[in-house]
Amino acid sequence: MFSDKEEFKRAFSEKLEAIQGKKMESATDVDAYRALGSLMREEINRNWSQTNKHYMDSKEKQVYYFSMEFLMGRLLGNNLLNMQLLTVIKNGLDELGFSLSEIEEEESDAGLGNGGLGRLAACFLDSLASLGYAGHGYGIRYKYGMFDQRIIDGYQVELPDQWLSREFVWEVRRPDEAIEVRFGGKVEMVNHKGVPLKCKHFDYEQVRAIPYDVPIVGYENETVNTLRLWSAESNDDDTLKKASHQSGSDSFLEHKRSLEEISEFLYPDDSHEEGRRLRLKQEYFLVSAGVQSAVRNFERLELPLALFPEHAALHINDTHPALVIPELMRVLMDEKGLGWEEAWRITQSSVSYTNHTTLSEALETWPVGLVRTLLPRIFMIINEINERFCQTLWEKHPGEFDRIASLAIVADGVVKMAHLSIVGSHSINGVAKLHTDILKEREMKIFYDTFPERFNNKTNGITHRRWLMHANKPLSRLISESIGEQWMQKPDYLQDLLKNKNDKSFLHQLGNIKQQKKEELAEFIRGYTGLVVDPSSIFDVHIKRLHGYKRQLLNALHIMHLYNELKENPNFNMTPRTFIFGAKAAPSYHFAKRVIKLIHTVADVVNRDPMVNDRMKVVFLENYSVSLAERIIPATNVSEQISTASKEASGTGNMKFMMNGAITLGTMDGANVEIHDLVGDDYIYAFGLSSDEVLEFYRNGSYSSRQVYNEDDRARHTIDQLIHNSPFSKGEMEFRDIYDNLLMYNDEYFVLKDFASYIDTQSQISKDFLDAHLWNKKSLVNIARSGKFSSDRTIQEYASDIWKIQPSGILK
Ligand code: DL6
Repeated sequence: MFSDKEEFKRAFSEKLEAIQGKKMESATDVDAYRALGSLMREEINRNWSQTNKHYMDSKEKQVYYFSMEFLMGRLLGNNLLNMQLLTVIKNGLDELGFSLSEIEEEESDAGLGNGGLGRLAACFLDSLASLGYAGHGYGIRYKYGMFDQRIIDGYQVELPDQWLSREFVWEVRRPDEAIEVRFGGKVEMVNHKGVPLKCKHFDYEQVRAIPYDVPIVGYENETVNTLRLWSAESNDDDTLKKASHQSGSDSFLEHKRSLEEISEFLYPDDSHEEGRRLRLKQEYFLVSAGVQSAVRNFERLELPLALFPEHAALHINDTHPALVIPELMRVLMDEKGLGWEEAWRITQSSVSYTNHTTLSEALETWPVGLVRTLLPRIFMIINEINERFCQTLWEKHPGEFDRIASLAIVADGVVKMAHLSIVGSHSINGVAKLHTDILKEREMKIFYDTFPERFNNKTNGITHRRWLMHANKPLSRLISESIGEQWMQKPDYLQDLLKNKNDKSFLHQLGNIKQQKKEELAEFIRGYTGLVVDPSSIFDVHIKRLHGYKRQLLNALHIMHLYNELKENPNFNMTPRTFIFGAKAAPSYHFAKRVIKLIHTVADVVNRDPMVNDRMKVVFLENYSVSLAERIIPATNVSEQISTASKEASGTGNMKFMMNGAITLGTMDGANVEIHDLVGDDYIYAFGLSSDEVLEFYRNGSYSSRQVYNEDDRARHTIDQLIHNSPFSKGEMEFRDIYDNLLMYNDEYFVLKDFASYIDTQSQISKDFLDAHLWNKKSLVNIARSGKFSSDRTIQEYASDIWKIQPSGILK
């Protein structure tokens, strides 16, 4: 694009003047962000149209990744990296008196997701484009993304995330590609001589789905794929007609608003499904717009519909977009005139499904009455799918009422979205080996027994471009100096680093880079919170959504325990530590919010107490986001992955930390198991119950937290401080609810059971950290073994096993 920085500087100043009407001297960082974005888009657009043309001409199979969440973060730095423009532009801007990192701060984080599932979708898009696969995202352009978290007196307060109040320079609105989505109304079968011919849908409400396309730039190739985010707008003529039937002068505006609110808010909940009508509307809105648009793209190829599955794969990211199945059936039958069997063959061969959780509260179901009134035609189709499915089961297992009832899609007055997803897909995958085994052997056993060939594992991954090359440039440089640059294209080459396992000088350099990143983070923490932390202390980090099973409570109790040790014995030998938390709690999740309050209370006590605060500090970084994670992860020594075994489907933070040389302190859960398999016992700190033990306790009900309390002095002493007068509970009974959760309600997540083993493992970490050579070696082995967790590997597996696609020919 720019052969040198002089060329860039010229183009940049022309652009500044052309779009912002400013000369360089008076331009602000916002002006610079807009000018830079606009310049880059020109280049991106050329490759984008080329890519699309190539896909059309070659009639390449397209993957559509349907997801209610895309947690993209900022795109500027990542796009510069992928376009190989980083150095030229950074140097050019420096000479013009701008700082690239400050310009990057002008971009809002596109936080259109809650956590793991949404961030995984973003990593997948990066890998699809970087490997040259024709794969695109379909999502919703929420006006307000993941809420803005403020902490006031230790309590979480949620504010709307106004991410669009700053210009999002990457999107292109495409009203010419709009789609009509219908809700409500009545359906009638039009019969001819008693044979149902066609379905007539009338009196429905129409919403226009307007696509905003975001280019997804591949790494060092010319591929630019598309993230298509749909925004709801009212069709004003239709709305006016509807409103004229209602009384009241505001009815037009009210009606318009009620339609447009569909794309207003991201549901801030990653596990508890709230049975809300608006959420179901959002799901159908995404699905209907996406399916119609995928079918329209296919029709542009002018091929018979029977070939749809050879040219399109529709992937559903968890069950939220499961209505893809009946919606594709509807389009194929009602709009394209296909019969049931052919439509079903096409649907099933095109759709595949990923399960991301076994938490029962996250398994979506919708009341029959709601689906029937909101989506009458879709409900008819779901019913028909269910009846046909139950009929085949009956033929296979005559008389087995219980088996059939437990497999049914519509039962007990609800539509079970996981059942619909399994029955309507040709592939169902879990996201880590352990998780897939749990699905097959327990949670979905009955389906696995019915369709064993459909189940498979695809262990998650993360894009090493954002999480290592972009977030940790000094480490990337050191790696390349040692083993060359091949790892950037093929991260498996990271294992060549193992040759440095005993190289003192290399390990020393590795330690220095970690130290540099810790100093940068310490500086950031000082500006962000006012707290001064010691960059030579262990940076022990727990960043993720706040949830009972993720056990931030276990971490907080350990800090209380250490505090007690220091107070009781001032000579207690403790390696200094900085405990860093970042976590948002779902606004309606009371317990999670109480844990946030506890962490703040503990932080307050520890940080203010001069007797201990030279050896420990507790930091809570509010409003945790992708951009914050990019600062924190490279600076981390200890990566807290301490979920109750069997509960964390995979985890992806664990992979980002590993790739940046942090050592995992974890239970044998999710992908921690695979990290352990790769590095071996000496390079991970594993502790706690195994998933089999946890599941067995759940099954036989023999766990008693009261017994642990009675037998373990350390646990008893610590949790008593939640309610008795103590530094942590000034008012009587301050944390009674947390205490009750652990004792009266028998500690659902085995916090007390794992307490002793967690403390002992932490104390081993304290000792090991003092040996810098040993620690750096652990760090090196983790980096070297992390190549497997690049999402490039994951996407290659999806591509070959599920979607059956090849990289496109446009790779440079
Ligand atoms: O697969 C991505 C990610 C996993 O790494 C996490 O372990 C899992 O908790 C998360 N699930 C969700 C919410 N699930 N639903 N529905 O984010 O998925």
